Amino acid sequence: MAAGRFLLRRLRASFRSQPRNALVDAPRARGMHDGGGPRRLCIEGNIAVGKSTFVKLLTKTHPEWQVATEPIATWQNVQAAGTQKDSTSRRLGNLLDMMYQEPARWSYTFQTLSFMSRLKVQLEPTPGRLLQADTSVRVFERSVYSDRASSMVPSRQARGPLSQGLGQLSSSYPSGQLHCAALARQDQLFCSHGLEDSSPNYCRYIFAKNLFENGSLSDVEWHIYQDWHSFLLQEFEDRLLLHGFIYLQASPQVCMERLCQRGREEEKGIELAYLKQLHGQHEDWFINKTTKLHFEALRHVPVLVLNISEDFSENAAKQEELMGQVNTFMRNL
Ligand code: UDP
Ligand code: D5M
Ligand code: MG
Repeated sequence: MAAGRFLLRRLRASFRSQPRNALVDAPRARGMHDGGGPRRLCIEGNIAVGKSTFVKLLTKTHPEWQVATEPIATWQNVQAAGTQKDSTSRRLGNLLDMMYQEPARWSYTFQTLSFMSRLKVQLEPTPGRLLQADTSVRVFERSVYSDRASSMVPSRQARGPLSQGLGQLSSSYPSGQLHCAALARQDQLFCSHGLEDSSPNYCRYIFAKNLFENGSLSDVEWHIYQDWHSFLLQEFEDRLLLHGFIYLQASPQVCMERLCQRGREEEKGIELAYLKQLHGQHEDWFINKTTKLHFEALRHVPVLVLNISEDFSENAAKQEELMGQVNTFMRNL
């Protein structure tokens, strides 16, 4: 048994040390989970669509699955590690709130924290009990891949600034011009990684550019962000691979209602326009499949789309239906 595990570890280590080639690393198409280690599943969706509620339902249905919720508490309470003399940690602030209040000052910092916290969670070693079971599953609430697509925040006027920022952008760049103008700089940045793209859709770059244009990210910050983001994802690509996405879909209006119902203090200034844009990003990624993905392997990851516009939190029949869909999806992974 111990020898078997040792062999498995050696095999994994040798797999990791192979030269990284996206096409070689891209075997994760439907039904091609290699049986080594747990299947890794990620739940994606708009703000307040119901990801955490859904994840709770998954945990109730499959208590044996290991679930990692979004580390939002870490963002709301950034702490300085204790020194040797004084091991207590010091509260430094609520970065989520700081970002929404003063995006120009804190957006870049927020991207570093949110990305690093997701990366750490996704790189955590698989618990031994999951390595042994053929049917083991790890679930993540959002992935390191979602940061870029959703990395747009209100303009610097904050607390109602989002719609302003987006409005400014669309009025200054009607339709096609927006696409071209937004690309001029991005092409240069991405070509340095050999990531040139001829796809017709650059939504995430448009929005990231929005962030950049409205002053939330400076030129230097934006460039540095893309550089380390692409580098780290490439470096850890084989350890970050996912076997499936579950995209939770609902209209921006439903998300807005749920956001208001949840009443998270930091999000009070979020407007419908912002949720609409994020909705568009998700649809382009998972439904229209027009978002340029930087990793070949990601394109082959199966997606289960679940429409959760109808309230499922208290509806046993709907919950059963959803879990049935998940089980079928998992059987085919
Ligand atoms: N919610 C709801 N019905 C649902 C799903 C969620 O009323 O079918 C509520 C949930 O109780 C919470 C809010 O919507 O108050 C946002 O849900 P959650 O925190 O799960 O969303 P997330 O931001 O994690 O996607
Ligand atoms: O989203 C948690 C909250 O965190 C919500 O206000 C969006 C915000 N968030 C998460 N990731 C990012 C990035 N990368 N940029 C900007 N804002 C972000 P919820 O949907 O409630 O789980
Ligand atoms: Mg959540």
